Amino acid sequence: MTTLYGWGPMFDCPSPSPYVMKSEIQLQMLDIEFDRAFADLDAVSKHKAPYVEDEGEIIQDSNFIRAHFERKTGRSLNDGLTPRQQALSWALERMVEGHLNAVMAGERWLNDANFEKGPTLFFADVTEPQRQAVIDEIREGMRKTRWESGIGRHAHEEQLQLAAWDLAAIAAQLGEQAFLLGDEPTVADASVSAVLVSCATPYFETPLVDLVQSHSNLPGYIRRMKECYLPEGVWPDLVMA
Ligand SMILES: N[C@@H](CCC(=O)N[C@@H](CS)C(=O)NCC(=O)O)C(=O)O
Repeated sequence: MTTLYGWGPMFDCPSPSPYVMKSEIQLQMLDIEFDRAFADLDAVSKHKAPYVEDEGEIIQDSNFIRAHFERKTGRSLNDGLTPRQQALSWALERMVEGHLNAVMAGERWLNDANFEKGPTLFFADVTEPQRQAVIDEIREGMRKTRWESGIGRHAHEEQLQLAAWDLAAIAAQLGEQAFLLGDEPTVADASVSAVLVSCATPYFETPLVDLVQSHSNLPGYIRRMKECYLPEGVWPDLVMA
């Protein structure tokens, strides 16, 4: 039995986490049958989602989840791709999980209005009066991490510029094609579409939404990937305290 642990639909997105969406897509690309369950970050050593339980074994991190099932099935998500396509796929994945994801997360977690209608829900289980202190500590920790990694040293406008450059690169690679490498979805589509879906949700007030929309080929691409791999109603309903 295989279970993907993460979070289902929130914020008008199939998941609040692009990494959970990426694993969800990649497991389907590898024809793995799996259940979905809510992540308990305290239950795993890396304290992050996604993680998978596969026949009693816990695998953490979307990259290692992919590798585990590639080993197990004897298939690779690189099958059928030329070495240059494989390199491009990896580079696109690393790109979206760099600046673009970091900017998207900052828009949700560090913009007060967005935080209040979005990520604050993750703290619904924390009882008052500790709740606000926990939230403040986590947001402060995030600011510190972002400063140390460098992204937090850029002005908001500069961060958006970095995101815009990533989006332009994705739109140029996609061009008139249905998917990043042609008519069929491939491994790069898993990670790229997951981050794009996250940037494009109108649930949050962020210039990222318009930046995505400014590329005429991206909305249709997002729609196609959602239709193929991110159906509604597959996650258990989220019950908040
Ligand atoms: N490199 C990891 C990143 C996973 C990740 O950052 N997950 C976030 C959700 S998008 C998380 O679990 N954050 C909880 C935390 O940092 O406490 C992967 O590819 O799976």
